[in-house]
Amino acid sequence: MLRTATEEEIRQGKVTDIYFERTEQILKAKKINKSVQAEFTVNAFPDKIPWAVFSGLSDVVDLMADKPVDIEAIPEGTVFTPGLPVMTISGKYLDFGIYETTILGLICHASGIATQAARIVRAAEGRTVLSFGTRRMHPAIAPIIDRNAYIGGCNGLSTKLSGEILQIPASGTIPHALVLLMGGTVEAVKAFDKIIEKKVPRIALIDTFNDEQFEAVNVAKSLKGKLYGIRLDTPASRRGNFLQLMREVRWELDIRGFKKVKIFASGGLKVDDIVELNEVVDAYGVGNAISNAPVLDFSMDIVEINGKPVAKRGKKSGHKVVLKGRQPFEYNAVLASTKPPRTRLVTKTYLEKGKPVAKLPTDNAIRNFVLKQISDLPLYK
Ligand code: PCP
Repeated sequence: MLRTATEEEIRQGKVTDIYFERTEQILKAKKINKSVQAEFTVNAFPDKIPWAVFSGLSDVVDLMADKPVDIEAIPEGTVFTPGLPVMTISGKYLDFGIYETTILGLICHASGIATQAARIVRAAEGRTVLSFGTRRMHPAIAPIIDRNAYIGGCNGLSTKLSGEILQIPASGTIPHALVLLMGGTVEAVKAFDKIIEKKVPRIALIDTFNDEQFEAVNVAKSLKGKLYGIRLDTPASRRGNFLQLMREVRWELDIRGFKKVKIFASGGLKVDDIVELNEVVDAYGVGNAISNAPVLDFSMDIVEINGKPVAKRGKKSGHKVVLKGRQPFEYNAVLASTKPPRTRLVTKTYLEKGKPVAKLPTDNAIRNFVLKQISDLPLYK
């Protein structure tokens, strides 16, 4: 048996820190069940990055639907800055307090992955980025990793189940295993071309046995016009100057008439590598840097009890909503009671007494929203 929480256990509130269960026990014994508003904020992003992508809202709405609570939030996929109240839950404390651990887990993890995917996609400046990183994490969460990589802007993902769930065809090239088992790069590529359905692009992995510069030409010649691309996943011990290596590969392909053959790069790539490699690379496969993204450290804090503003030290009390500022990506949190102009309101209501009152956008719509926002952001490392 794999030691993962089942969906049923998560929905039952069993993935909770025990002190919330004890809090519930005490409040029930004392017959205290106050109306509460709780706010979700993150005060600083990992590695001091200036922006992040809010994700996980649809899972929170799904989890809390049919519970007597209201949920307000900024839209999923919003590129936001630290300190903003991205989501609030209101209702009787005993109706949702036990879910604090689970709700935080949903948004911290999802937003962390979507943010790193968006940073990498922004750094790639329009080049293809594929999510290759489910092998780095527990398999039970593979679809969550790929969903957030996708809405963060990745063009595709490598894992079969994620593809089925997200209804995006899984993408891939050729693994080293096939080259080793077929006894050579050209042999593997030819077998791939013969056996695999024609609609799958022929992308040869060229770093298994020989120098990439010569192997690229070998596979291009053997597949003639059918080779879509080559992938370099050169091991670190052989990499030397990866950019220079790929420049040589590009040169040798070009002077032999294989200008259309695309260059894919993979293996331990991070934002800085991508900025450097853009000169010659057409597409990236990124694993660890996306799937092992640092989480966003959201916290859930009570900001109102029975309609009265109250908060712990270091937090601003009161029910707030988020407004658009004058500049792009400038947001302000104001008290909801100030009745701010609807035209500037970013916060939306998603659940009222557990009933959905706003349609959640599709993953594709969220991804397009993220891509539109990040295209306006300055490139940074
Ligand atoms: C790729 C690369 C990394 C994997 C994908 C994810 O594997 O070698 O190990 O990238 P990451 O380094 O960014 O996490 P393949 O070259 O397909 O590996 P294999 O040796 O299994 O064929």
